[in-house]
Amino acid sequence: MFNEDLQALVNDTFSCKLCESDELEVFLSLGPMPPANEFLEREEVYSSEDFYPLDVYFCKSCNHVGVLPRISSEELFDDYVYLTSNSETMLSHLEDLTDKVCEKIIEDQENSFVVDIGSNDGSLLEFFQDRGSDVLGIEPASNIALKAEEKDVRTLNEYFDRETARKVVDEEGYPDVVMATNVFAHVPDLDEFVEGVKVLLEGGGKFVFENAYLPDLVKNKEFDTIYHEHHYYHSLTPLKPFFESFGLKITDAERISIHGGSIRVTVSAEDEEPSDRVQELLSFERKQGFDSIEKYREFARDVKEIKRDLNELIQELNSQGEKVVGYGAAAKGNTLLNFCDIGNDEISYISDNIPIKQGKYTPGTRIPVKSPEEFREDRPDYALLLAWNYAEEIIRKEEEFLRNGGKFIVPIPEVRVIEEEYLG
Ligand code: JHZ
Repeated sequence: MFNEDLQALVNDTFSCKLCESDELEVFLSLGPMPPANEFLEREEVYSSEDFYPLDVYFCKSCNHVGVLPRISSEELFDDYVYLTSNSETMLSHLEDLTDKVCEKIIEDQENSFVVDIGSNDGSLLEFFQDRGSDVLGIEPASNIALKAEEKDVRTLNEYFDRETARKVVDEEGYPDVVMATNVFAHVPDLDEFVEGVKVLLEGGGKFVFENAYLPDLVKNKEFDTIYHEHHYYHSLTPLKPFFESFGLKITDAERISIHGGSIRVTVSAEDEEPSDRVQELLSFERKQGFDSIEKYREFARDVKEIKRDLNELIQELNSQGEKVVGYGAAAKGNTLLNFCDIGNDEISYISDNIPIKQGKYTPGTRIPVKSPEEFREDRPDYALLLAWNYAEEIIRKEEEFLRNGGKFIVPIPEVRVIEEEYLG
């Protein structure tokens, strides 16, 4: 149970970011926690770090789930380490998304204009560009925007808001489609963001966004995907009235498997009839109890069990002298490691294929990040799979590790060990 004094403080200080109600109940505290992508340079390892509470609330008024406190975007995203193009699974997902959008929304491919908000290294827009669309990315992290420009994907290096939207419309015209993949949870001021989207949609285009889906997060116990970058854990029930308050309408919604379970939502400024799938998902959320705090209290109990099981397993392996490392220095891995108190005593290093993460240290736990080549040469006994969402792809790449007796520890949805037999 969350401390009563702190709960009272939360109710006095904060309101729901979607409906502004102050009827918030905190059901899980994961902090103190450093920002999940604040990897440390070697020379910073012995400096102090910023830690913040990481509390998750349920809004009893609109059923929205979000985190406190809200850290500014500048602190989180100005210099970023996540690259969309690092995974084959993600690239093939984005290609499929492009094909679906081209088939369903874009009428004249050669004369179409696509805007991607939070365009990262331009991976999604490259697919649209290949199919003949004129494209424009909007990406706040300057180091990542540069990578997109290097691939000839035109990118505005700024945060998206009404002013940026106006500039795009004035200089380039109205887009046919506005995309946002894994961005709609990252915006502290969602009102300003949606006002900006509305400006872009005045020409009759559609807004298509993808985001982690709260019911999947809860069902699969993906507590590690909770960190300060993700202000919101979206489900359709609170989003419907939220968009309606801006005169926008959800016209389609579907569940997709990426990132442990996500939703793809289409929004329009026109008065269109929504697809049956919208009502089906709304009913599903109600029937499954996502409108009740009890669901989230149960989730909080599950999370504590994962922490206990993982600590027991790693302690046992360490005491037997087995070498345990991590695989995939994902942002979510940093929630898991910090919450479970797993540091460099328990895990020697983490293998990761993103060059800008290699040579750095994990925030809070200060575990060095090394390349997959070093991992293959080292041949540890166990690898804690922090990037469990890419389990299939990683196991395929690291078949040799399993064939040589190595084992993966998969922490989510429950702690289990994968060995050679898994390969069949
Ligand atoms: P990955 C990111 O979270 C950040 P993260 C962000 N906030 C967000 O919302 C979600 O994505 C959706 C490595 N890896 O993609 C690369 C290998 O080493 O699950 C990554 O560091 N070998 C925008 O960081 C990490 O694992 C591989 O073969 O939790 C995966 O991180 C593969 C496939 C990945 O997202």
